[in-house]
Amino acid sequence: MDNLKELERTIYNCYFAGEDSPPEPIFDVLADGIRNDMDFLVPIETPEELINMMGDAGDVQPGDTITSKEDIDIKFRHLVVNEKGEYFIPLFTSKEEMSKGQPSSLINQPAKTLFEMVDNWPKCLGYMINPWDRKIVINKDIIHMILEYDRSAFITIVRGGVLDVHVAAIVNAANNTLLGGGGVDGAIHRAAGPGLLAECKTLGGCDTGDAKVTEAYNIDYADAIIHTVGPVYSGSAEDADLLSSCYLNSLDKAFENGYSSIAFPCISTGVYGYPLDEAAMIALTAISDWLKDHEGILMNVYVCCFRDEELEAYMKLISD
Ligand code: AR6
Repeated sequence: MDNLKELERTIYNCYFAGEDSPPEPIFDVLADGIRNDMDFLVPIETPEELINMMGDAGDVQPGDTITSKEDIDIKFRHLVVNEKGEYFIPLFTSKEEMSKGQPSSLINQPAKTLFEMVDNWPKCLGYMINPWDRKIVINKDIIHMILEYDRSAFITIVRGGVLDVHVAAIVNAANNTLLGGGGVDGAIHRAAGPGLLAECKTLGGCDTGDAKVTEAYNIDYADAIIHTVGPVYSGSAEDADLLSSCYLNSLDKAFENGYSSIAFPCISTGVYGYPLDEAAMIALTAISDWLKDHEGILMNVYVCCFRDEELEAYMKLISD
């Protein structure tokens, strides 16, 4: 799992979900990153010594990443924010993010070291991640909190479809043939392109309640699609078990494949006619149970409400 990619995804989703969006998914990924050697790209003032050492200053271009074994004094760039000279240190998740603004030389620095060092600089207010675009400011209080963070997996209810958020695994509410259809299934096949149908043809269909994984093809911000088949609502007791299995099996597949974020549609509640309130209760219970059984792992779950009624059903459930 690539922590930086996951961080970019959680930041994107936070902006997509708007001002009230919970920051926990970002904290989760940062806390996981400091335990798993995540490196940020940090812009530096190009050190004179390094340029002299290389003999020809023309070799160092703005935006170059410099690797040196020599002991040289490196100065991080500062984003000064007030007359007192207080500043944030910019950090980037990728060269692409850095190239959206002022060019600079970069070095790799472990997130853990950066977070632990911040108290050494009295005028430093914290870090600004990806300052040129969708920026996230983490001040010293947040940094202290993340260093001590007792990480727990998190469920975010989103107003939007599964194709609107950036996650490692998108869940498709498919049918037993896995050969496409209407609703979210049709939207996912359109977005992914013909490669998806070609792979689905090799899978031999899928039982109701089960889940199968494919690549994401033209959906380049996701790593995979997890296809699950919900029950056609009949009112029998078996419906609830099958719907619950869709969520549990999809989460199992995500975990087995090393995916740390997943977006669910409201399975079976469209064409398959499952009453929304009941389906929302089954979905939240299944996801929470699964997360409790997998304590300590990083899994950001997004429940996507494509229609207003879906969001209302979840909000009612949460407030009760
Ligand atoms: N984009 C994102 N989400 C959508 C879209 C869309 N374009 N359309 C619907 N949803 P449904 P089901 C949401 O009907 O009830 C297909 O034909 C919707 O708001 O897609 O499980 C399959 O091939 C709801 O949250 O799936 C099956 O035959 C969720 O997707 C059958 O429908 C599920 O609604 C499956 O029926």
